Order: sequence, then structure tokens, then C-alpha cells
Amino acid sequence: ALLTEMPGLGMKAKSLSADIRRHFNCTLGRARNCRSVHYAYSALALTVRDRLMERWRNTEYAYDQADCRRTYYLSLEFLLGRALSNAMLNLGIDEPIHQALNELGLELEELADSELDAGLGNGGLGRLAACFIDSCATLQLPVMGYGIRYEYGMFRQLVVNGYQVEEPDHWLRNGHVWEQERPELTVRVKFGGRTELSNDASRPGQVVWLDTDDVLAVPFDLPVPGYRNGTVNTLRLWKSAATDEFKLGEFNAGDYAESVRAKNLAENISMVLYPNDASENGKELRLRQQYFLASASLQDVMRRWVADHGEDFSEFAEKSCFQLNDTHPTIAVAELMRLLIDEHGLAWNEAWAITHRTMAYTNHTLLPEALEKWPVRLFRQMLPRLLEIIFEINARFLGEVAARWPGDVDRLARMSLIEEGYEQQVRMAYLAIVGSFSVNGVAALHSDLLKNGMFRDFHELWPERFNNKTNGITPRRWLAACNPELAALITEAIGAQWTTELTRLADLRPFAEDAAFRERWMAIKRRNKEKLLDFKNRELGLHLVDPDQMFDVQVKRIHEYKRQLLNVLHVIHLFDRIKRGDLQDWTPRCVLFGGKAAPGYVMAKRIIKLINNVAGTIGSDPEARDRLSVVFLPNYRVTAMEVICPGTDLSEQISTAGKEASGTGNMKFMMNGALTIGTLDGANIEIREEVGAENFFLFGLTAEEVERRRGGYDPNAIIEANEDLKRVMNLLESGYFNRFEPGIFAPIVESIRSPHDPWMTAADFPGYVEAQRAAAGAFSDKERWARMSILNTAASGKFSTDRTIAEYNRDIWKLTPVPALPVK
Ligand code: DL6
Repeated sequence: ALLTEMPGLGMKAKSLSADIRRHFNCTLGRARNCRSVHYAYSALALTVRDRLMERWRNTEYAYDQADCRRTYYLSLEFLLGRALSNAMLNLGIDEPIHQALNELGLELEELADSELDAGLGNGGLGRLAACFIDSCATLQLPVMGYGIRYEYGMFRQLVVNGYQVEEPDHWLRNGHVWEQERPELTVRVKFGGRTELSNDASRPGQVVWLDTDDVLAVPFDLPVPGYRNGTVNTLRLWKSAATDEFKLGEFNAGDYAESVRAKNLAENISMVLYPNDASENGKELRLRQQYFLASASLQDVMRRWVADHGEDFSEFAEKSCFQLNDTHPTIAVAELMRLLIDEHGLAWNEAWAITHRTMAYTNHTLLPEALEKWPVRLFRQMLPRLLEIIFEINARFLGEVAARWPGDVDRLARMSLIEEGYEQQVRMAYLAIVGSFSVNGVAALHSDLLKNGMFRDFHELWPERFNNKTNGITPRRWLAACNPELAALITEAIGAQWTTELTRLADLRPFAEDAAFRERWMAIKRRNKEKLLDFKNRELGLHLVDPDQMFDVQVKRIHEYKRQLLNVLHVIHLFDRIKRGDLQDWTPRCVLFGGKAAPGYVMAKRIIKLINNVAGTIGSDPEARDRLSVVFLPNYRVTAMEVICPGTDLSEQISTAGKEASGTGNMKFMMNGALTIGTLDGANIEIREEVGAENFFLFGLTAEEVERRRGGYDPNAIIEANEDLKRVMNLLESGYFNRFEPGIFAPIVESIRSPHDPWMTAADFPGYVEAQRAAAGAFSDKERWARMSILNTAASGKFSTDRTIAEYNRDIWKLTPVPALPVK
């Protein structure tokens, strides 16, 4: 007891600076003449981490004592970004830290800049998981995140001669002070081998899985601080390691090569994040990662359960919930069955009653190509026991379908967890639906489209399972931390409660009519635009842009459905207007693009090249460059967005309707006072509802219209009928933007002209140009724009993940908040 007793650590500048010195000299052992920014950062981070530690212990202790129901958020991705400023903000020590660093002659910004992003995710889905765990801690909900500690996160993007080049992201190269290794909690995960019936007479009918190649899962914990409430939750990330058997094998000289191969196979599991966000990864290693995460996490939960409750699982489902972040961790459904039946001796029905009351599934996409399927053959070889369980789940499930719709053979084939064909495949989304008590989409339109489209049969069978949870973002990182000046102005106007009750932002509405307030608001926006330009110049080399131009921004993964191409076509149209002297009511603008293409996605990479070539042509045209500038910002990431969204005027959310499940970038821009130009897709619809049609630049086909036009789509007729688009296509086709690289954009032209273009770029061009004109007109009326900007922030209250998580909790998790014990 004496050992665990600890007095609280000081939160004032004096004790903070003493601790920074102590860590620099004692923990890190730096020499007297060391001037390393990295070590100064590490000393500061360790000082902040100490303050998290004591709250972390108290939180875990409070949860243990309460023996409360808990949720486990299983996700292959957590796109965390940097940790330092967030921890300082949430602990409420940013002021004293500033003072402490001042005393020491250090600059916070410089130290903070040396932290590498934890880029353990592709985009929206991974960043959503990071925002969720922030809100769970802020709401004091006993929620633990489980993920993979990838050695290499999302690749670093360089642009060379306009082309994307990928470089590995070794984000752990300088160490990672925030994590805590917990080797004593290592678990074994099985792969390969074979199954047979047990000959143990006391366990008749039991299956044993044997001759497996096991891998160790070693947990590394990250603290997840709530906002100024004493709670620190846990994100547990698994690293794979070889078992001792491999090491023993190394002594056996004859088998050395095989032994090393097996060791590498084990260690490769957590080596690298797959960089595809919207298409199947389809690789054996990816399935290994999925099972590794699911099995290690479930075993971890079960181990704690057995320690507290013994082998009595009667209350397991009352006390535990697993939220599956997309289909990626869905194998957890079969793994929980396996653990309950094979390892803990439950009968099938008992195990199933627990499993399907415990699992909940969130779908994040409407693109059929992103729905995961795994070949039965691969399963049989890698996870033979899991395949048996999936077959059994399927047989019982199809029995239920047949009883409900006797003789409907087509329906059985449609709904089966196994897709027949040249090669049998396991449909992971269907396994998730069958194994879960809740299935949700991530915006109202998306959830409706799931019910009426992709999962229609399942909705007919179990309508009560389906629900919507519109996404959000954490206002701590995405307003308070990334836009401190605006946050201070908002607090001065309406008080500080908005940080945890975001709907309070509505109180800003009357300030839209206050001229002095508008002036301050826009002065902050201008300084944020200057900061964005500084950032751009640091990352890209100096290239002057006037901060009074309209900053028109599209940053997100590069994908055809997100239609960066439509944006480029509009840029070419603006260039064409300049060249033909159509300059009436001209609004100077800077169009900024950023985003990574999946390395194998050829068309997306070609679109990056087109953006860069157009940027180059316009930048070297003396008539054009002061009126229009185009920038492609390489290596878009969380830290970049923290500078980009406060400095944006116009947010581009222009996906083909019915394709973007929700979007969350749209929310970050809105919260920071940008106006949206967008289609009726994903959460744009709800954004427009909140802010009012008059404060949103709408265009484009609706999701229904897109579907209806399929089959009869004639882009060439649209091009012929629209003079602007015809001229744009002429410029593109003439090779104007690729004079020294003939033909490189031909596939892009073909895709626009194809009657099978699923993204219907040509169809939305005329409406888009019109909406852009309206936006430019509004921007040139400074007072009007300022009003609209304030109203956008004021209307963004719905889009806090605090609201999203409160809804998950109300409808799915049903957890009781547990306050952490106070720090002594
Ligand atoms: O739910 C988070 C995020 C949504 O906001 C995006 O609209 C959606 O595209 C993304 N989904 C994925 C999964 N695959 N795909 N495509 O990243 O989830």
C-alpha cells in the first residue's frame, strides 16, 4: 500500500518547470550542453504524462470498484495525430506550461512541432475512432479502445514532378513517450494448424484446434484524457512478436532459415497499416491483422472477466459490449464463440446468446467494393476453427431465413454468409449483421440507404437492429486547440461551456448582427489564413498567395467519388474565363487541394498529377496567377488539417450524392467558420438543415436522381449543350496542361465522357459552376460573408462527438458514467 500511495503532482508553473528539468537531466540523461529540441519536447511530454498517470490509475480503479458495464471499441485504425497539446488542453495546464517554458527559455510551438503524428489510420474512419475515444473520456464512460500498434503508419506523401511518391512513415523512430508497454499482459494468438474432436471423455463433442503457429500480442497502452474531469481512459494497441518456440528453433541450425521466416511472419503482423481506404485490401496479411486484433482484444477482456467473476459468464453480456468499427474486426463474432465454447466450455446456444447480445456493428461505406469478403480457402488454411464456426452460424441463420420465407431460394443465396461462385467467399458485413444486436450507419441518408439498399434483406428480417448515429468531431481538438483565437472570442461572447456542450454555440447567432464582433471574427480568420500560408510555405517552399483571396479548400483522400476532378474542371473553367477576359465580378481565389491516393489506385494518382499540372500552368501564367492560384499541399495529415480548417473560407464537399457515407472534414470546416459548397450527400444534408439553405451553396443531383439516371446517362450531350464545359474539355483534350507528356490525361477525359461514369461528373458541372459563382459573389460582400461564417459556427453544435457518443450510449451501449477518484 505504501508503494501505491502517491501525493498529487503540482499543476503550477513552478513544479512543471522543475519536472521538465528533472526529466531532461535524470530520465533522459542529457548532457549539460545538449540543445536538442526533441529532448526538450520529450522532457515536456513526460512531465505532462506524469499528470495523466495519476488520473489514469484513479480512473481504472474507479471502474474496477464499480464493476460497471463496459464498452470495447475495436478498430483497425486510430488516426490520433499529436498528443501533447491535446493532453495539455484537457488537463487544463496550457497556461502554466507556457509560463514554465518561458522560464526555461523554450518555445512551446517549436517543441510541439517535433512530435510526429501517430498516423495509424487512412482517413475519416480512423480519425472518427480517435474523436470517439476523446468524447468517451470526456463523458466519463468506461470505454476502452483496442487497436494495432503499427510500426509504420499511413505513408508519407511526396510530390515529384506532379506525381505522388510514397515513403514509409516510421513514426516510432524517436521513441513514443506516451505509450506504456504492459508485457505481463501478453496473450497468444493462434494461426494455421488443424482441428479435431477432443478425445477427452469429460468434454464430449469438443473441438480442439492444434498444431498452430502462435504469435504473441504485446499490449502498449496510451492514455486518453477527458476534458478537465479527472478521467483518463485507455487505448490498448497490440504489437505482434514471435513466441519463444521460434527462438528455440534458431538453435537448431538445420532449420535456421525456416525459423527466421516464421519469426518474421509473426513480427510482420503489426508492421504496417494497409493504405487503402475504400477498396478491399484482399491480402492474407490483412486478414491476419484482423484476427490478431480481434483475438488478442477478446482474450484480454475474457482474462479480466475470469479474474473478477471466475468461469461464470451468465452476466457477461450485461457487462460487456463490443463496438465493431466497420467490418474490419468482424471476425470477433466467431472468435467470441470460439473462446466461449472451446476455451470456457459453454454450449453453442449459451455462447450465441451471449455473442449476439454483445456485438454491435457500425458500417462506414456505401461502396460495394469496400465491403470485405475473404476466400473460404484462405480461412480454411489460416483460421480453420473460425471457418467451422462461421459455417455453423450460417447454417443456423439460413434455417431462420427459410422458416420466415419458405421456398425463397434466391433470398437464401442473397443472404448467405457464404457467397458462392468461382471461389467461395465469406461476406464479413453479413457476419457482422447476423452476429450483432445493433447495426448503424453514420449519417441519416447513409443509414436510410443501408436499410433500403445494401442491407435491405436484413432490414426486412430484423428492422429493430438498424439505427443511425450521425458522426461528429471533438470540439476540443477541432476548435479549442486548433483555433485558440476564435475559441477565446467565442468564450468571451457566450461563456466557456461550449467546449463540453457544443449546442451552446447557438448563442453566437445574435453576434452575427454585431458589426464590431464581425470585424474581430474576420480579423481572426485572416490571421489564420496567414498561418495557413506560413505552413504551406514551410511544407512546399515559398510561393506567395494573397491572404485576402478566397481560400477554397478540398482536403480528403483522393477518390473518384469525392470528385476532386469536378473541382479541377471548375479551376480550368476559371482559368479559361481569365484567358478570354471574362473578368466581371471577379473574386480572386486560392484553390487548395490535399490528400493521399491509395498507392495502387492509378486513376486517383492521375488526378493528383492533373491538379499539379494545372497548378503549374496557372502559376506560370502572368495574366492568371494574381487572380487564381492552385496549390497541392503534399502529405495531408491530422496536423495539417489543424492549420488548414481554421484558415479556410470555402469548404468543398462535392461527392456524387449517395456515395459519401458521412464525411467529417465537412464538420471541421463548418465549426471553424467556413461555408460549404456541397451536394446532398452524407452529413452535408444535416449540415445544411442546421445552418439553413441560405448559408450553404448547394448543387447537384440527389442520390435518387443519380440512381434514376443510371443507364440513360449521356455526358457527351451534356458537354455539347454547355459552352463552359465544352471549352474546359477542349483545353484538357488539346494537351494544354501536359504539353511535354502527351496523352497522360486521356483516361481522365475518357472517364468524364463515358456513359458509364458512375460519378456523373459532367452532369453536376453546370450546377457546380453556378454555385461557385454564388459563393464568389457572397465572398465579395465582406459583411454578408462574415455573418454567414458566424452562423455556420453557431449552427455546428450538433456535430460534436459528445452528441454522437451520447446517442451510442443511449441506444446501444447503455453505460453509466463513472467519475474518476479525485487526485490527492
Ligand atoms: O464514418 C467515418 C467516415 C465517413 O465520414 C466517410 O464518409 C466514409 O467514407 C468513411 N469510410 C471509410 C471506410 N471505407 N470506405 N470508403 O473510410 O468513414
